[in-house]
Amino acid sequence: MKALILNSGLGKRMGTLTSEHPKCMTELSVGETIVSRQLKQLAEVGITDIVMTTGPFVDILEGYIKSLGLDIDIKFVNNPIYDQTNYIYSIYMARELLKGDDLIMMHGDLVFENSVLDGILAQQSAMTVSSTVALPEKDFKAVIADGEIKKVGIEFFDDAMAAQPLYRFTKEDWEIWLDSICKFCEEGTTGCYAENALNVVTDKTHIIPFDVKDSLCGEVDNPEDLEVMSKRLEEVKAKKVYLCFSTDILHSGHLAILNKAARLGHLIVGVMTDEAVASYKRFPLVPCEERKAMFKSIKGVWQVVEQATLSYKDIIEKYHPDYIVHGDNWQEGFQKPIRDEVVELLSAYGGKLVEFPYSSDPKYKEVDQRSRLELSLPDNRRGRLRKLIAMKGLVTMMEAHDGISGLIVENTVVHDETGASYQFDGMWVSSLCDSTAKGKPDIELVDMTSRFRTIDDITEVTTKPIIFDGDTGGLTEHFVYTVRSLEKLGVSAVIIEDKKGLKKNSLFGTEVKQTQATIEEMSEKIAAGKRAQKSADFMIIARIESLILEQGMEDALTRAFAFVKAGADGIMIHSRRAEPDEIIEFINKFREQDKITPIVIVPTSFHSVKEEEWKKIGVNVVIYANQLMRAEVPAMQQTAEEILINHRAQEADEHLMGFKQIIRLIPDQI
Ligand code: SPV
Ligand code: MG
Repeated sequence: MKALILNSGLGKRMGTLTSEHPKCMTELSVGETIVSRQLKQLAEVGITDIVMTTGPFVDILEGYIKSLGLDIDIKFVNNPIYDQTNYIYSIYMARELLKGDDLIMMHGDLVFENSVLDGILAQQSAMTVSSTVALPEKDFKAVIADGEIKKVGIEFFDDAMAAQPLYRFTKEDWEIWLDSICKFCEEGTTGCYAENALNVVTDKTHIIPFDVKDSLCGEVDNPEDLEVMSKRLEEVKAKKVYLCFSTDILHSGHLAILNKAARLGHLIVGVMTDEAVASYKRFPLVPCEERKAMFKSIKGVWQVVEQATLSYKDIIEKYHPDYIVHGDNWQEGFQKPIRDEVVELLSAYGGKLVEFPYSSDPKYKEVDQRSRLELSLPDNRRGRLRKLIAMKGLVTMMEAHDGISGLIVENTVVHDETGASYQFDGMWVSSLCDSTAKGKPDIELVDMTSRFRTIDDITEVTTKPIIFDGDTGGLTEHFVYTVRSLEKLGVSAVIIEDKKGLKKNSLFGTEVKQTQATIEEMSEKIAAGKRAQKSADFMIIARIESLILEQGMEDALTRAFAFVKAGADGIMIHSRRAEPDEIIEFINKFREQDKITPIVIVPTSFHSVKEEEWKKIGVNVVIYANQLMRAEVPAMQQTAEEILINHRAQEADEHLMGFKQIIRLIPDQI
């Protein structure tokens, strides 16, 4: 796109201000003239091919523009008879330089804010008008019919809007007008406005009115205008612009949007907290504090603040930004309610939402894939459970027993009506479900090698932290090896229960014979495991079976404190009652004495309590221990029965995932 700036006028109404240089060199603020501002604005949006018509003080103007040192390609066309002709003739003189491209055209005394330029550039052919400015007596007005501009001039009042000489044209529309300008001049009509030549060809053009409302866009005709403009410009520059980021890797797309946003005023960058990022995307590779520092160092960023929720409500109430900038990708999908809320909150005080086209460049997807790879590496994955507990207070883990259930835990994200997002924080590799998946009973029959294979299958396709159900931990001499192996695999924690001998699933309770280990035996195993551990972040969590085995609350609490003393990094308390009372009593009593050791629960039978309630009383990890397996088994059984009874698959197919979907479920590349 080219730009045409018309500077051949005399600027007589400026008085002494134009006695030594052309009007466009008048200062708006210290060091900023009308023309330097226009040229910088154009260069910032990438328009560097500029034609400028000149009249008086041509040498002074050319010298001044050169001295600005801007990276632009500017061609000057002097109209030597500027005092006898209007700018229609200057355009005619420049005609050969103005062909073959889209064009942005402006008068050399026009001052406008960046959002006006961005807005008009996003149109096809358009002229700036304002629906909030009263019709001027002597200045341009545009007559509008059927949504298009039909006439521009100072003499039209009916069906007209106040108009400013800032145009953007497609090559086609511009060349229609330019032809008409040439015709006028060749017939000797050089004293009228160029718009007179437009008005006779608007049946062929499609120029829409671009309503800038009360944004700054006006000419400087006299010293009074100059004072008003300078003042308004100061206000424009002090506008607050808010742009939120959740990214931890900056790429050129982010920098482009930062630059665009910074042009609208003082740019406040909101950095989403780790928790907010993890709620809808993935765990951030770079913590919030470092991401804040990264944005602080970027040119054009005025202030960096934290955004703790996906909703912008708190930010809008605190900072009252004049603009909120966002990609246009939130007009649909789960972010729509968040956008709707932003629009409503901004409209209450006249703030504006500016949306830039969202870039879905495949290279940005690659960046995300690289981040996922990083997150999946054992050393990065292992410590994340501790980080999540510290960050969120309460984390939720869902059972996974193979690659596909791992993927479901990894990728399932839901959104509520406010746009808030929820996903599981990690995976529980349950002994019950791992054994069941292999068609074996949950009695420590599936050996460690086989259980590690399950972990491998899951870690290969996921990134989230894993808690491993270590059953009794086996012999202490074996357990120390298990700890090392789990650390190497990138597992975050192992939970071992204080039982010995033939282990049966806890949910059998006292129906079957199960023997509890003594406090000493269990403490020794925990301590040996902690000594064997190589990494700092791995956790050994002690599971207490006293309530399951009806040994009473006191026994459970005594064991809990003893196991913490022995080095346990967390306590899992289990119950098989439908009511949560005994678990709640345990937690309250434990928390009276120990406020920090993480508490883990497995609410399989006592499933009525919501996560927020658990969080309030001091639980840190909620494990959904078997629900995916319990969903899978009956679905498979029903399908098998349906096919057998019908002697075909048609009936079963109705409630199955389509085979076209299943073959595409897992992408070729992760
Ligand atoms: C498991 O999931 O294997 C557990 C929890 O150990 S429970 O089945 O409740 O004992
Ligand atoms: Mg188990």
